[in-house]
Amino acid sequence: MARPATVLIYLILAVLLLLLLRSHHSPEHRNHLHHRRLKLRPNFSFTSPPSAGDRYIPFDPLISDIEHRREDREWERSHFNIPSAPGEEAQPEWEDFIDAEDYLNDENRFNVTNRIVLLFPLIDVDPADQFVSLEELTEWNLKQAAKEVMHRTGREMEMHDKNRDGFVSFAEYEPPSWSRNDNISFGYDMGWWKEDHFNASDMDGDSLLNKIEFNDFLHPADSVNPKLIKWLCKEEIRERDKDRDGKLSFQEYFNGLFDSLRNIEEVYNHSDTSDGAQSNKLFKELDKDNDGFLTEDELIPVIGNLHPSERYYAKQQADYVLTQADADKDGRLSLNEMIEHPYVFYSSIFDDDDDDDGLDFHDEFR
Ligand SMILES: *[C@@H]1O[C@H](CO)[C@@H](O)[C@H](O)[C@H]1NC(C)=O
Ligand SMILES: *[C@@H]1O[C@H](CO)[C@@H](O)[C@H](O)[C@H]1NC(C)=O
Ligand SMILES: *[C@@H]1O[C@H](CO)[C@@H](O)[C@H](O)[C@H]1NC(C)=O
Ligand SMILES: *[C@@H]1O[C@H](CO)[C@@H](O)[C@H](O)[C@H]1NC(C)=O
Ligand SMILES: *[C@@H]1O[C@H](CO)[C@@H](O)[C@H](O)[C@H]1NC(C)=O
Ligand SMILES: [Ca+2]
Ligand SMILES: [Ca+2]
Ligand SMILES: [Ca+2]
Repeated sequence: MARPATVLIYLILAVLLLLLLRSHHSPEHRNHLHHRRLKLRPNFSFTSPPSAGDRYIPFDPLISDIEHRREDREWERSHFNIPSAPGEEAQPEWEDFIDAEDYLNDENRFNVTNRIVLLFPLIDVDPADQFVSLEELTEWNLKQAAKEVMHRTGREMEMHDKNRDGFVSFAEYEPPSWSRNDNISFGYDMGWWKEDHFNASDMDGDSLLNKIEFNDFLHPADSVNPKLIKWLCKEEIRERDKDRDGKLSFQEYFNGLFDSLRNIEEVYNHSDTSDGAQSNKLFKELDKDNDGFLTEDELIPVIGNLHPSERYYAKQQADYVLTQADADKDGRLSLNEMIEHPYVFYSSIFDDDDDDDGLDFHDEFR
């Protein structure tokens, strides 16, 4: 009798059909559900370096302002134990938090359409042609990210600037606890938190770090300070310099640096050649004086590829947003396309209760 087998086949088909239907429940459809609840980002962690998940860049400065104010209060509370001033209402943190989210989700007060209409001309600037290009969006993200980073630096600075003169001296500086605990990945091996790193960050040479210098110190890959870029190159060499002659031979370059540089096709396109030929070609390109060794100065052109900068993340996020919101696929966003896909821009504060395609997009693009 073939009956049971037939039943089984129908059963399997039914299950497959069900799975197929479920898989059509795609993000594209969900962009049009206009009733998703906007959320502020979860607590920023003061005790660990930003992880990949923290790497989203807020799109709307108004939202980051709200987040900053909330984080500042938590920061002050946890680091200075400031009792609330007399007369000032002592409000529990969570209450502020809920109020802010209620505000964001009250469509009469926070109207995403109006926000996008307001922000569009601030993004569409180069040129102002009624379209937002990938480059314009990247610049916008970069600007928001820089504000974000500087804000965190300000807080770090408050913690280290013991005599409150607005500068951090080397004596005042203590490595953050996570750099001590996590010896390898953020560690002393890299020469972080050392005096030559400090000195290289001191652009004006007064032996103190002002806020910008301190920000560079914490984020050397985003710095434009040539001394600091050189210091980064020196660290790259030190890490791989097996015979300790202060420069990289081809072998030392091949056994480490080359792998890290492999994905820089945007700069050097050797996609048509083999590994061996690629590595040889890149080495020759970098070895400007042809002495068979790479020195600090010769690594400068690729140091940005060894240390992803904010620009890298800014572009990554702009790429993602463009793939999601560019409905007519002309590679740029019109005001209408942005208004039609508001939650792509506000996805970082999505309620990701049902699943995580809002928040975790970074990882798919690593
Ligand atoms: C944020 O952190 C504070 C204390 O660190 C905690 O009381 C609060 O519940 C946290 N809020 C969220 C949303 O995780
Ligand atoms: C948001 O603003 C747009 C444009 O002004 C308006 O059409 C829409 O009704 C507003 N939405 C709400 C919920 O007020
Ligand atoms: C970190 O590593 C160095 C050697 O590389 C070692 O001397 C030191 O004790 C380590 N520190 C911690 C906190 O593990
Ligand atoms: C850093 O600079 C100070 C003074 O400017 C100097 O005394 C110190 O030796 C320098 N340290 C390093 C490691 O270069
Ligand atoms: C990259 O490729 C383009 C065309 O494919 C070529 O014109 C250009 O010279 C190449 N650049 C390098 C650095 O090889
Ligand atoms: Ca434009
Ligand atoms: Ca200085
Ligand atoms: Ca478009």
